[in-house]
Amino acid sequence: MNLYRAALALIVAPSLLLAVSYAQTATPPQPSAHNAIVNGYQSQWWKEAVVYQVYPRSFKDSNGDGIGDLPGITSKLDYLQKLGVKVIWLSPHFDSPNADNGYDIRDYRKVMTEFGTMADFDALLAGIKQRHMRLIIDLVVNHSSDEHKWFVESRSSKDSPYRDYYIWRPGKPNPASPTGFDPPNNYPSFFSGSAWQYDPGTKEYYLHYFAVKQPDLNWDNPKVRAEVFDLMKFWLDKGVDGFRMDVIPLISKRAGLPDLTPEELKNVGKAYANGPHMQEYLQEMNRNVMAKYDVMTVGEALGISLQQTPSIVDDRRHELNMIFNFDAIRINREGRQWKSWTLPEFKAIYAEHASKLDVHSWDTVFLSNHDNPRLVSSFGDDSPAFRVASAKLLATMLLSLRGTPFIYQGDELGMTNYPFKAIGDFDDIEVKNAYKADVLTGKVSEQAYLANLRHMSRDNARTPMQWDGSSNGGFTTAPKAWLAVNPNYKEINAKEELADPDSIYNYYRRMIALRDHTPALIYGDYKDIDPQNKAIFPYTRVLGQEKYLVILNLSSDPVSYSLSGGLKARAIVISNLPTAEKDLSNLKLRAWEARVYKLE
Ligand code: TEU
Ligand code: CA
Repeated sequence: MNLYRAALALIVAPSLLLAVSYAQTATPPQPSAHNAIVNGYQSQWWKEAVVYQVYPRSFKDSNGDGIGDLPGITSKLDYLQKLGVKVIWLSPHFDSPNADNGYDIRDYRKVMTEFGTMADFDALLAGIKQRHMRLIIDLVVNHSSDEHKWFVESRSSKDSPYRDYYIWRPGKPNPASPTGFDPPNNYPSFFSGSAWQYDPGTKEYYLHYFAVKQPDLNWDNPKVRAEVFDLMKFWLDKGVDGFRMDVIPLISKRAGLPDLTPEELKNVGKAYANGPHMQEYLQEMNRNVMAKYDVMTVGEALGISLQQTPSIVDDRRHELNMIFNFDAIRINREGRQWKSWTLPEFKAIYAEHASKLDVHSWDTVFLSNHDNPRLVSSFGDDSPAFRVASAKLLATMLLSLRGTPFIYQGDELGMTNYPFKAIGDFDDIEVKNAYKADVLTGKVSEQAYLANLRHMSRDNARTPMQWDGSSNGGFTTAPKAWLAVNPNYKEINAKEELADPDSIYNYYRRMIALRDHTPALIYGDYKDIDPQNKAIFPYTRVLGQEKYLVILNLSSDPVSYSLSGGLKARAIVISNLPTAEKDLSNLKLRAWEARVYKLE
């Protein structure tokens, strides 16, 4: 039993005992002594876990109304446990009028009616704990719904005690404009149009970086911060294990809210992020909440650069455990426009991460979520010839790069983008608003707009899970799902995948198990050994004497490849295509072939 196993046993045994012993109460913070230092890293459960994101509206419908719900997720926990994931990230399940599918919360302590009851939530949490998994939920507190009682109060009068819970400003007088005013400044919304909405009731504007029904909370108001800390503790006291924090770098606004410069308007996310008090508020949150629980936090860091990342995740700063950087997942877009990219550009991002994030700054690994198109369609090849091989290659990459991996629901089945035909096929507010702003105003042709959406739209990721070949892919017994199921569900579905030992699902299972049992793939040093190669992505993960080589052919063509550097393969530990080749100086890599070698 090697050192690490001994260390692990020392760590796991007590927490397993703990897991078994406690039902649904908060987990006190584990004394850091417990957490062995491995290759300079403080070992943590949230560094070793693989996370699975569930988008509840599209996961599983249990009551035949065509909308996914919490009992539907509970009914599929064995499927997730079998996959080997240890943490479930649940996208928003809170009471919401769904202007932005739950990312507009009306009541932070109530379950969305369509998703079920608090008892359903408690049953889901219990089911997850019984299977030795953990649950993190979505914290959406940069903004709330405009139907939240705080905002209803806030807009009722300028003297309301809740007025300062949001960001109100008088407009600039302009007799020519319908309201008689222009917005306070030139801030744009991420969902098209101005980020300011005029409210005739009090003749002032309120700020909304996203939709009109998503007014931004005023974090400079200590009452607002206290409200947020309290609602976080409400869920942690129920036994929830942490948070994914929605657009958290945007919470601190610039003093005086000056206009953005033309340069800043080119990257609004960057301009809105990292405001003057962001760090201070995250440290305050950590002191008041996270420090009191054994939790995992991951920030969705729109507008934060890799250089800025350590200032949020360095474990000596006591802010967040990790963040989502959007550099890799957005390599294929300029703004909302789809663009091509090269493998050297892509590989350079991970080399940067390796050089900029040291043993105190843990990373995340993800290439899909509910805001981006499907993984195999964007980064693989979803044609019948290569969908399976490329989906398995992407699994190999996501689960062997350095950082906590995040799998988005359906990627373990190789689900693809949807063949959208018309604007009516879309549900997403971002699509509908931009259609009005860009197509109906003639800036963009409908055809070009739809063509781009087929590549880029968030709705590609939001089509219902494909569980089997029955109607609506077994997602619902209702005649119609809230969003159409991808017509390829007869070929691509969980039932087929579970039955086929060589399926994408079972390949994810094996790759997750390999990562669980190979400390080098978690804490090992990362090194790209052929950064300029246009088709092959070879990198090593080394932890002491434990050395692994991952070699990926990210092209639809076979490649004869000779690895320089005199590395010697001891064994193949996993590959997505059968092979026995061990001479690293003479490799015949088929299209989308992926191999992991244990090195001498
Ligand atoms: O997303 C923020 C974000 O990055 C996206 O809005 C992105 O800019 C855009 O969709 C690109 O297409 C978070 C949530 O993940 C998203 O679902 C919400 O719509 C948004 O915040 C507002 O809460
Ligand atoms: Ca339902």
